[in-house]
Amino acid sequence: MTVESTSRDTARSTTTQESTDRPSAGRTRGRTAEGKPTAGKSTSGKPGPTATKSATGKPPARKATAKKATAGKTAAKKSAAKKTSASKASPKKAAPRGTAARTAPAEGPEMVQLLTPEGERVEHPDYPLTISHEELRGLYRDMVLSRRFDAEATALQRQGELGLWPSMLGQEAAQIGSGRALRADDYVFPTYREHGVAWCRGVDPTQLLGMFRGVNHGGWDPNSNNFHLYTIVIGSQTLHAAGYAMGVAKDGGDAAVMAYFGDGASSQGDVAEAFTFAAVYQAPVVFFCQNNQWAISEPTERQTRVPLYQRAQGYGFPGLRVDGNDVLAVLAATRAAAEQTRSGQGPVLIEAFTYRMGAHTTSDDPTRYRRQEELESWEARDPILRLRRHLDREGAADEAFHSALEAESDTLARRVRESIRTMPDPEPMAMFDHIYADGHTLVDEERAEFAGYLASFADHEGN
Ligand SMILES: Cc1ncc(C[n+]2csc(CCOP(=O)(O)OP(=O)(O)O)c2C)c(N)n1
Ligand SMILES: [Mg+2]
Repeated sequence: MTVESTSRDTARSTTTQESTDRPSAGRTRGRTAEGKPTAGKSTSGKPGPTATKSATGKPPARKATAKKATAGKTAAKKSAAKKTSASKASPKKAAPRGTAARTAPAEGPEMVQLLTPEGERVEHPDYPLTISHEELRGLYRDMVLSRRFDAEATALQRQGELGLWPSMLGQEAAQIGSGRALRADDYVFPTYREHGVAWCRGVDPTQLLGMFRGVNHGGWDPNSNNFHLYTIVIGSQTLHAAGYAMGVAKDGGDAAVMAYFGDGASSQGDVAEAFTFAAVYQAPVVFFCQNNQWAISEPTERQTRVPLYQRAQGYGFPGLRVDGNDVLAVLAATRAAAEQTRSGQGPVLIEAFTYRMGAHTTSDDPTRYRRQEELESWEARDPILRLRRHLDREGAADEAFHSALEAESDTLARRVRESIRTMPDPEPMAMFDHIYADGHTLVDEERAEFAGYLASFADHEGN
């Protein structure tokens, strides 16, 4: 998680895009967002229509798995029928080989949903949620402010103030819903894109910028807010989370641990190992996968042949898919999962089905590998717009609220800009600090060599 690793990441992402394996502009594929799930029509009688719970913690028998995967539930059939007519309405896009697998997630079982894209409240038998107007406004405020912060950071990168920025645009509901479901004593292990979760944990947004400006290796004290440092090595934080959760259990604590990761990370060996250890030790960890449909230029269909939440079944713990653009569904599902894991029932996997509306990072150009239509179909499911529609329907927020929020948003943006422009550069020698608690001869050698190099400049202090 060093400045070097940030720039390596940039270089690598560029390389990925230039690889011959990736689709060229002429071979881009289009996929539309899933059709509206019919929440509340569960016939499964299980904790959730998409859940693969195992009360015993043991993997279900093979037969049951196959049955579940092919079960022609009424709701699933209805939603499949709806999708068929929707796909007839829009002309079919040219797609590279393996089209069937690539469209699989759209034809999977329904997701947990409490708010339709039109902002209409629907009930789900397994995820009841009572929420006040004040709480709804709070969630909306969190989403609006974190989006504004994210937009500001993107602009600052373009102005040369940051080396790189990974935008969370489109993932606000997944992040705020899950972040607000947690208790202060829970512990979060994020990737590099969890700016909304950081906001919920109380990490000052300006502290997220230092690493991307190249002035520090992290920027905050993880233990102040129980929010670990950003991790760029894909998937490795799931192992840290599983280990930490095993420690929580051994200490007799009742906190939940949250491991955030992406659809691409789900292919990493680290994630498989984290699942195994967490399952076997019944560790209190919620694996929260934000399936934003892309891993740089690779679509989710290249990571898996089954919906990602179903992976949990093979490890012997429950998995469920939630509409990741529905902040209420994410809140309810994460609360339930955290409560379950706190009570000693072992890990839970949540797949938040969402979309990365921006570029992978500011070094990426998504128009080279995905269609405008795909983006537009997800824009119609914008998580902030969805909650705004709900607030309007409910009469839960008046004009005064919205204008105060706009003013607050502008103030935040100003503060972010000022903080970056006044952020001090570190002492060059500081990069050798905090590497090993007890020092290391190799680091000592490198420190001495670099000190000599700096001293060779005529204008260096001391010369
Ligand atoms: C171990 C490792 N391999 C490769 C990379 C380069 N890399 C950076 S982000 C990324 C894609 C991650 O996709 P996903 O897990 O879906 O998360 P998202 O970026 O979509 O949030 C890759 C391959 C890396 N940082 N670490
Ligand atoms: Mg992804």
